[in-house]
Amino acid sequence: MFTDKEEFKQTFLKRLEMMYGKRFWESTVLDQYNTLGHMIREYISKHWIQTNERYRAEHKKQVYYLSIEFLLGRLLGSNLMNLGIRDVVEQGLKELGIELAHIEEVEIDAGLGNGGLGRLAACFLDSLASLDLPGHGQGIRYKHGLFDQKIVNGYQVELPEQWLRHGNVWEVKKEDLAVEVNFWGKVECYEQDGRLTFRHYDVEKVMAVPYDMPVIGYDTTTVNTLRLWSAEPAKFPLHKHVMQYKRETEAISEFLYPDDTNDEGKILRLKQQYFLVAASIGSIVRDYRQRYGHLQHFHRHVAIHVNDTHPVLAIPELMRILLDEEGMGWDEAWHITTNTISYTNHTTLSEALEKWPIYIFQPLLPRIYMIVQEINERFCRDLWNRYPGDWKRIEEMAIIAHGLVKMAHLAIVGSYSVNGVAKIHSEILKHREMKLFYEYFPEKFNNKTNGITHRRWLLKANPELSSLITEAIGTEWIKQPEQLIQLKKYATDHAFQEQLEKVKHHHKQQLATYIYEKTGVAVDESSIFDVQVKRLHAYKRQLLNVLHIMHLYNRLKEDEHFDMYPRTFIFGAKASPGYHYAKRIIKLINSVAQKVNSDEQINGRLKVIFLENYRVSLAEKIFPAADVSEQISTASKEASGTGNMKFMMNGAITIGTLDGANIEILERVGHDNMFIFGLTAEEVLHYYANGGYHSYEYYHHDQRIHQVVNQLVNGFFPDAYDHFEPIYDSLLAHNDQYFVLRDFASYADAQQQVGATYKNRQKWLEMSIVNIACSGYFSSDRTIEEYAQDIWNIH
Ligand code: 26V
Repeated sequence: MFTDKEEFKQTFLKRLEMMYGKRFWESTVLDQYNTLGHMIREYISKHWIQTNERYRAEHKKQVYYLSIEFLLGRLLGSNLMNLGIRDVVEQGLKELGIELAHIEEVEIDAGLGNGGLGRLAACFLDSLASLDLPGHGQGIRYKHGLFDQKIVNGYQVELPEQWLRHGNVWEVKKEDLAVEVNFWGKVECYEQDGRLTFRHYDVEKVMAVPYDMPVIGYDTTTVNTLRLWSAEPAKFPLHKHVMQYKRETEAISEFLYPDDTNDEGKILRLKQQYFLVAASIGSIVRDYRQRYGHLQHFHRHVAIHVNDTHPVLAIPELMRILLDEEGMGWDEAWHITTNTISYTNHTTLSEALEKWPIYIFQPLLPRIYMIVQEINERFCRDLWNRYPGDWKRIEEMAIIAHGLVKMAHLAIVGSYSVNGVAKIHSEILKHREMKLFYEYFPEKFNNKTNGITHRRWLLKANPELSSLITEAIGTEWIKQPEQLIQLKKYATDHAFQEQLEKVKHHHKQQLATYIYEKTGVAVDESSIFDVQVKRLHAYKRQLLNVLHIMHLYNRLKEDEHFDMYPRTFIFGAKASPGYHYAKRIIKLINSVAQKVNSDEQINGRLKVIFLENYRVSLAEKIFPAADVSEQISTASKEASGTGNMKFMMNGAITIGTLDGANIEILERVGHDNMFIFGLTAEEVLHYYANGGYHSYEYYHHDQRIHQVVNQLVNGFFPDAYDHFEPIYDSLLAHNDQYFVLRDFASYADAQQQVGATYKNRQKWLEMSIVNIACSGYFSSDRTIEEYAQDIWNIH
């Protein structure tokens, strides 16, 4: 139905009438979207079934990627593209008088994630399917994804997100495959046939109901599965009041990251984590038993990957099944578990490392807690044998200590592979954060530098650039992204440069239109589009960017002849709702924008834009239009970053620190094609080890810094009164933990270089081409091939 345009049109019209009981001319864009979605589902269903049958028949080892986040974004466009039917559909619809692009715009993003970690999971699914690898995702079907952000008077306001309000054409509910999950209750221990047996009773049961979504590979018949679990009340609740039980149960899959500042919130988050794990492993094991009977060779046929520590309860849960349900002994169960589970660490920030208080953990998951205790005791005993008398080391490495369960420690002890997400991050894990564990388990540690799917982030987001690339080097790069390196020979080709400039300009015009529609601000399309889009966090230093903008503004005000290439600074960022400091930074960006954009004296040479509700679909509009990519985290803090890769692939030039994957970008493009500034990770860590640095000195000795920091509190922003005092304090009273003032001068110099270089159009375009050419390495296809080979052993 998609090979022939006429046939497509006929089927589409017929299907629309059947589904909605109306004529085409009466239909809404949403009706049309859903009709297309259903047609695609039907079209791929055969391949979905065949993929599963093939995996079964060939006894293929399967990998399950467990993640609390999947930031999928929109699916219509990428599914059409991956199926290779986009053109037929687009043409057919056009003849019916409909723009496919309009239909795509009504799809609400599946925003079941926060940022890099969740988007990485989505890119990995795309690569797994596109490489014909047997890998599936398991997550939670949150009723509300990450909040919708509105900016009101410059402040962030959060609204509940409602991605399911029109239903979800991409999912299939599988009620018959529901899994029971047990919370609370008591554990009884007794002897049966000479072995200790455990019974968990008086439990509160929750039904985990799976919704399966097809994951369609590019130009292949492989269709893998993303299984998202929804919490429903069990049939016959025992004790509680029925309504209260229903509310509490449904709350489990209601929101992504419920507020966990109080105990009630903490319980809910831990419930979510166990819910995901128990449902996923329950269904994996059930499936496995049907196929193989017993679980003795489980680890040979199944790999379970835990994305950060959120799903780490997979370790004690698998142990529970092997011990209590299969009746295995501890050693056999431990052998199977530790050869099944692998773990990725995504941050070294200590405040982000998960630790659960025992008083929350034990009552909610009593049997699981007992197993964690046993794992801990055995581990501490091994440590004692290896380091007799070294109490300090054992205390530091213990899984349970000082009333807390340390999830990262459990992850390392209970898995066979621990990886960081960029070279420098993996090195910091080995030699600093997880040093003691690296000494004990050196063989477990490895690096897998992150990647992004070039299909969504280049082929789909930037079809114009994709065509240009294909005209130059052919189509091989689409299947083998490292072939992009062939573009290097066009770096100084004037004709190619000119074409690239046209493509970039086209996207800048489109983004300018979007900006005008959303904010009412007209931006100069020939100015430099300088972009920082990512979660708002102190370590990512949006503050450094905005202080520098304030400095530029001051210069322009003081000196009419100040020579500066016109710039449009564009921001997009959500701050976590309880993170008050981050929200003040958002307000600061908006206050600066207000001031700068309305100042006629500036005459449009400087504009500042904050785009609200940054999300995957907006990102797809932004990356192709960017000239400059801001990757300015305090060195050592950004584990990898993946936005940096998306910008590079779309020809933006990075201004960045030697942090995360920026270092590996530099290794490929060289200093001529990137603007590097600031302290190195080593310098930062050295400062930390010696009590920090004296930010006051930089404030006193650098006039530029003095001026902008004072402007935070001296009435320069009349609409915000004392709102920026905590920012001022963070820089001076609290000694500037993220080295914003320390790196200011170096950043300002690098920015000046950016402006000067941009004036030389040929040089800039050459740099841009080199960046695109070198971006192939950062395809998630390369990353997934490494995981498949080195960690999962799947084929
Ligand atoms: C979470 C939190 C929550 C509490 C406040 C502080 C804080 C700081 C960081 C985080 C991040 C948690 C894990 C995470 O999302 N890491 C990101 O993973 C990406 C994919 O590997 C990677 O590119 C980013 O550098 C990394 O920050």
